[in-house]
Amino acid sequence: MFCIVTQAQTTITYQCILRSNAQKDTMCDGKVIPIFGITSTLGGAAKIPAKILYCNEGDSVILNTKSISQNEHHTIHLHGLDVDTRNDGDPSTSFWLTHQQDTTYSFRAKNAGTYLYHCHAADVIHVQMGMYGMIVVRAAGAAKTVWTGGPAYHKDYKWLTSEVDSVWHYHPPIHDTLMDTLHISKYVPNYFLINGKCGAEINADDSIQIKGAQGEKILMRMANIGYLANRIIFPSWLNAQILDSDGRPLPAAMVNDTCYMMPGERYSVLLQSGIQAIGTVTLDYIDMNTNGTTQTNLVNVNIAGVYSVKEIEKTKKELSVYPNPSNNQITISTDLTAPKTIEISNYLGQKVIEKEFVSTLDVSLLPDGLYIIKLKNNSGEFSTEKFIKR
Ligand SMILES: [Cu+2]
Repeated sequence: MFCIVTQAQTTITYQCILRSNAQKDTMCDGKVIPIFGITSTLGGAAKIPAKILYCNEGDSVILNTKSISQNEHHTIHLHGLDVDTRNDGDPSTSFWLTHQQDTTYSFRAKNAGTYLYHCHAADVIHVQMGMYGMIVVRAAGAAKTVWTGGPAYHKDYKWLTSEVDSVWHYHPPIHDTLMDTLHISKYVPNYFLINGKCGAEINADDSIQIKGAQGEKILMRMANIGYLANRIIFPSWLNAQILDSDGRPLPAAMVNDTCYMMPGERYSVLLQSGIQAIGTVTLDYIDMNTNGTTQTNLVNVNIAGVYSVKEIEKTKKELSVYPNPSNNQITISTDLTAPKTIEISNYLGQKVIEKEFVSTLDVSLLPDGLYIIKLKNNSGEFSTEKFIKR
């Protein structure tokens, strides 16, 4: 004897309007740049990025899609999701939408995780112009677990990183649709975004800066749709664990303060602090040709627990290194009580020096570059600072 269990299937429908005429976005310095974009209504104004699309594992998702772009063709590519060729949005193997054309794209959300959607027509330009957003597939039934049956979390943050080269926006690269070729100037981004925000906007945005309580499990859903690599360095007291990559659980959680995220990649990182503390997450935007850091955004973290902000201020330990840059000997000054060990890591996160604390240290043998120095004591407190060997 057997029985068949049928599960009620949920279908979620989103409206996606593909835009490229007369759309503008205001950058953090007040400059207004021309953009393309994806809006949820015909009359809505596009912004970078497009809005997050949410669904639960097991849901069917339909994107009712219409182009109202007069001069540009568009598609929607469902980045990382398992779709057939018809729904893949690659114009060379399926189709693109011309002005006033509409279609539906659909997918079944088989695996919880973080995904992307973006236009795939002349995508180097159209993504740069803002035609992208994040897709969040929650665990089945919207359970607060990283995947169905996976590790639990209390709250989550979504960070979508990218950049803007405003020259490309004022003078868009020429797309020859007949030959499907592009004539592009060198990419020199001048805005470095998290969720479309830059500069002082980042730490004024409660969807970006991390606020929590001691013991609270905070899930970071992170995706990079820029053309630079990202290096995200969490304070060690957040005990960062990388749990999934590109919408699939890792075989085992990686305990690592540093997460590298290449263009198109997505990661879930679980944070949990055992102490009340404030600090910053370092988000570097790295030029993949030179390996140099083009820009760094520092995002505030405040794990407040039951303490008042004033008391937390006192637990933040200062560290300074001088001279900085340095070519032979550095002097370290800190208000960390009884520093015990000193660690120096290079920009790849590899430890190059680990020893008992000393207040002066010879760094003449280190190759030139950016280093992170970290002091720890026996009470679990620490402090970090960057220095340059030159
Ligand atoms: Cu497009």
